[in-house]
Amino acid sequence: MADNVLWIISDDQMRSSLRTMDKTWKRLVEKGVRFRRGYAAMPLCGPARASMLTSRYPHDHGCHTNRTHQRFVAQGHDRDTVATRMRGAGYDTGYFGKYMNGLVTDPEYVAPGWGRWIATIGLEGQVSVDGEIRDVGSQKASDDFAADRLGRFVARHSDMGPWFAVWAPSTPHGPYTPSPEHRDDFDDVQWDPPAFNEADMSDKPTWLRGLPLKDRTRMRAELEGKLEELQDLDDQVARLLDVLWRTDQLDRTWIFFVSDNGFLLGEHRLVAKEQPYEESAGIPFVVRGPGVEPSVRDAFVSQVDLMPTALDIAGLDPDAGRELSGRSMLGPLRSGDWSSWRRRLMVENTFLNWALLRQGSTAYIEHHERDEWELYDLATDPHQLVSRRSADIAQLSARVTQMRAARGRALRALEE
Ligand SMILES: [Ca+2]
Ligand SMILES: [Ca+2]
Ligand SMILES: [Ca+2]
Repeated sequence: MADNVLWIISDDQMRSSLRTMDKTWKRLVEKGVRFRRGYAAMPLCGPARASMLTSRYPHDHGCHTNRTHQRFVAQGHDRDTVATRMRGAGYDTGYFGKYMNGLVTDPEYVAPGWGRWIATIGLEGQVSVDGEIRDVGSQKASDDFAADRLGRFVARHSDMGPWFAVWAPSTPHGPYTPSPEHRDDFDDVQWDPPAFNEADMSDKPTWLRGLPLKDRTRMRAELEGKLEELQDLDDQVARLLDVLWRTDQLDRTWIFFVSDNGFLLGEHRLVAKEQPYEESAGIPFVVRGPGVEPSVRDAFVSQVDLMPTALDIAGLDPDAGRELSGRSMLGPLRSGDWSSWRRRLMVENTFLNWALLRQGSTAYIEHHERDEWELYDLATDPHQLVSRRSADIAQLSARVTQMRAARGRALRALEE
């Protein structure tokens, strides 16, 4: 029987917070591969989700904002996604949780390719059960509902298979509503990262230099909310692993854990996502799978790699019909040899018009249309405090220009 595939997509989770999820850390991270250089395709909820489902970059799928769903469907992207392809390969498929932003105006929509569709809708606690709307009371209740239905979906497949499921809780996205069990877990958490309220902003792009200082008490409270909500997610991950174990499926299930985007809490005087800095563009990225040796990797991996990897696990050619912009991680995950993996990776924001090119320890950020750029060496300046102002950026800039216009094999060739 072919292996099962599960994607867990958290919402607005910083890389640095993964370590606070003790059960997930012990049972998923330490049993799998943790990527220190995992990135969003674009660090914003809807566009990132569109990229994961299609292995297209935002400049290719054309969904630049959180009015994502309508644009996605209007272009017919929903007819060729990871779901339609996995379904075509004989997989049972299920979506559980937050789908692309914009679904709230089209609540009865069910995306092609999903055999089970449990989509949480908006903030009022509505859930679409295969297109039929139910009111379960609150957003938290709708998240719990989706997690419960995922558990049932998984349990039902103990003697059947294979299946592909996406679990997308709206955790740890604000407003924060941790359970009574965890609401005091991080009451005393402190918040003093090196880039907090960056003192010297003269190296930053001109339109960021005048940003006011952020309120540390407010940022600290946001962190507390996120970490406490993540403890609830941690419990749910543990329960799901229990179900997989109990039903004898854990050793034939690939589990990918990522977030849609990271989150800034006052670093560089910025809040939230959408920005090119590591806290926002970087995401947690973990894979546990059959035969995979636990390790920590510096390979550059992106959300666009999820789909080709899933298709590869299913025995499909990821490029059949349409060349994907991501690459399958399956070979290197199994062999542990990442020496022929991509050497550079792009992250972009097609709404704010920036692109980030990561290669080695270099982070080159280009702000198109403003004719400004930043350049950091993350080996010596991991918190991106001092952009080099005199540097030869011609090659980096030329590469970004090419990558921003490419897709499929051509884009992958530019990563070599
Ligand atoms: Ca998000
Ligand atoms: Ca608390
Ligand atoms: Ca600085």
